[in-house]
Amino acid sequence: MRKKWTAVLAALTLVGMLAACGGKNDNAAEQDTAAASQDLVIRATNWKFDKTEYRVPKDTPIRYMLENEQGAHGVEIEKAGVKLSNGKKSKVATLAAGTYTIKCSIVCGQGHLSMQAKLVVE
Ligand SMILES: [Cu+2]
Repeated sequence: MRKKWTAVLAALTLVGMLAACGGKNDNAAEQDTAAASQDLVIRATNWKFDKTEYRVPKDTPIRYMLENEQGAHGVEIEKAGVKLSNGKKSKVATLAAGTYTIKCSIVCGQGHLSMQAKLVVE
């Protein structure tokens, strides 16, 4: 009996992992519901973000959001603790002044390494 349950659990885990990787499964995406005073939407296509530089005010809660308009990309804002993907589409963070690097966090193909942008917090 125990073996059977283990198999069922393994199957469910696998289904969950597949759902997390599925690009179009927006309904299952995790959203950060914390209060924010401003949204910043980062749109990704193959293989760039919609801006080379984004600007937000310092010491202010900002809701960072990822919209994949083409392909499946992720966003990592280095040293800011912000990681976004199709499975986690928004994150509220309050950052100190500075310049941060935004990069794609998913190995997405030939242009992956060029997917970088700047976040200026001022
Ligand atoms: Cu990538």
